[in-house]
Amino acid sequence: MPDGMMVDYDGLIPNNVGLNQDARLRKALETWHPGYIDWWKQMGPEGFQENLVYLRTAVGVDPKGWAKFDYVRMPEYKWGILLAPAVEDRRIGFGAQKGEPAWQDVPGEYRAMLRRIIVIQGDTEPASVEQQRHLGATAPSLYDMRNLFQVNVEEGRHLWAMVYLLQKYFGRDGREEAEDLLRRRSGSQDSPRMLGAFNEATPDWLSFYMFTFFTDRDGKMQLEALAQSGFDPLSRTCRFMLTEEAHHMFVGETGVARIIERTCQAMRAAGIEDPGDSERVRALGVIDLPAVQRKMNLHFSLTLDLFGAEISTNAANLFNAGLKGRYREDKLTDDHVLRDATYPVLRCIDGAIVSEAAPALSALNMRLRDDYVADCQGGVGRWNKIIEKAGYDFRLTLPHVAFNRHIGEFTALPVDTEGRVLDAANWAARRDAMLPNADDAAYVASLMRPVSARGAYANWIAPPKVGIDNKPGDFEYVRIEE
Ligand code: BYC
Ligand code: FE
Ligand code: FE
Repeated sequence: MPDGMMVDYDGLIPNNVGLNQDARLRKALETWHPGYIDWWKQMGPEGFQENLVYLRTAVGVDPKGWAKFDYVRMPEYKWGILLAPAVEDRRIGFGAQKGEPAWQDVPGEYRAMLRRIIVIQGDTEPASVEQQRHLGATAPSLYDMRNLFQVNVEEGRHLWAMVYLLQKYFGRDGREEAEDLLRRRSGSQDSPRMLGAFNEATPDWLSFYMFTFFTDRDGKMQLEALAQSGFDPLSRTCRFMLTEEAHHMFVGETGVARIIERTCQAMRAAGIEDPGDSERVRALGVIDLPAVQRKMNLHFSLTLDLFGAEISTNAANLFNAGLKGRYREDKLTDDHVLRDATYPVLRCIDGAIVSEAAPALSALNMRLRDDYVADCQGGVGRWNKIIEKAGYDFRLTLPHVAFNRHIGEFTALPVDTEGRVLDAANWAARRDAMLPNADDAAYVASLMRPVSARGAYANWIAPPKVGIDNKPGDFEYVRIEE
């Protein structure tokens, strides 16, 4: 077998990183482990720690390694440390040292930069588990509850993945950072999570699906960029994480799709011709499409903030150093150095949003964000197909990238979803039509009642087309009764 394919599945920590041969690392991880389990019990899925959940666990890093499904109590989930197989003679693919052999150890001059991106990545993973911890109590079905928990345990594993890198390659500082990752809390005043969107609440299941569609997709983009890294252990770690990320986005895309489908079906059955008639639609106990649009506007704009500022020397330095590439850098056909290249960037000049050529190196956050927006567009198109098929001319659209921003060029600029700069009074008057308002929150909250009978679904969401692991419709994905 090629290096990195053999998974040791017998010890406390399943791994393909030779943990048995590295006593120092094993000790660090085993020291960290109890704190992690405490964190999980305290901050993980509330009220379901003891239930048996039908989860998939990675037992290998090849495509077949994902085939293992079984009932497990979440605190006993086998969180492992898994790297994608090594690529023979891998080279640094971009930046000033392009073409040199990829680093197997931390390059001293880049140590601080590298540690920082690993810590930022690591911080988002437990944050999302914290944000979602109350949702089990209002799951619309056992199927959805199981998907939530699957996402949660995998985000837990993503934390392990970053902690492995910190403990293996960053000595004492790494161990301290690993402890801090368990100390910060989403939404806390004193020690919040590092990035804005990870301190927001996820109050209901529509938010959960939007989060997994939009914010986990930022995860995908950032992991793709880090998978290009010249620091090979980071690249291999991220490549394996990406195989898990695909399921998270599936949960988000199909979750929203099933809500839209159910709403359209209920409107048809009731003879409603205007999807904008929210009052009549809500009387049916389903979520009106304008409310879906507003939730989308919120989660899209919060997630755009995660790409950082449009013009960023941090991003340029990371690229020059060969640590963080562009989306699918290895498929791009330019010089991978970008010293003289430019890239169009949106700026706000004299109250108007205009495109300007900027040095491509400084514009890398903008570029990744553009790739992200294109990726989102695909899913939104599929949602619109459902509405179109039901015969309604309503369409969901991504808001303008300047809308509702808190980081970068458009911070706090009153821009509407079409990208028009408004005056403050006008913005205030239109706010509730563009972002989730108090009525939306109260209405959606009123729908959040748990449905836990086998094969049953809440009225506001359609059942999935197929079960997980090809299970039948009435499968008991989570064992609720004793
Ligand atoms: N919030 O030069 P800039 C995931 C700070 S999601 C707060 O533009 P840079 C997941 C910035 O730190 C993927 N602060 O920043 C999804 C900097 O501060 P300093 C997570 C922010 O570095 C769902 C200053 O502003 N992974 O995996 O180019 C569930 C100047 O900004 C924010 C990563 O993000 C913000 N949003 O870009 C579970 C990958 N944005 O240094 C998991 C690693 C910027 O002046 N991170 N600032 O004090 C990075 O590559 C970059 O650090 C960022 C920011 C893209 C985040
Ligand atoms: Fe993750
Ligand atoms: Fe994820």
